[in-house]
Amino acid sequence: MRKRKVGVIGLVLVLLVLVPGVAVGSHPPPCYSCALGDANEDGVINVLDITTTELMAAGLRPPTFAADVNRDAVIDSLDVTAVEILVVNQ
Ligand SMILES: [Ca+2]
Ligand SMILES: [Ca+2]
Repeated sequence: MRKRKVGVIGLVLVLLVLVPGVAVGSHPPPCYSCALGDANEDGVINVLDITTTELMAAGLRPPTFAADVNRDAVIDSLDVTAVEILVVNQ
């Protein structure tokens, strides 16, 4: 039984090393040069960023540095509103 457990753990470790994107901590680096409000980091601020920020606020998408418009380290409805204002004022 112990041998089997060690084998499974070894297989998982090998997969984490060999399969890109599976390893813990393999997230892309944050985009510090992206404009505030460019939540999806595609270089433009538009309605897609509103939707992206809403998904982040709901915990359905990993947060990005640019989505935290008010820089309080939390993505929430205040950031959604801020992105909406940015989009409307373009
Ligand atoms: Ca964008
Ligand atoms: Ca925020």
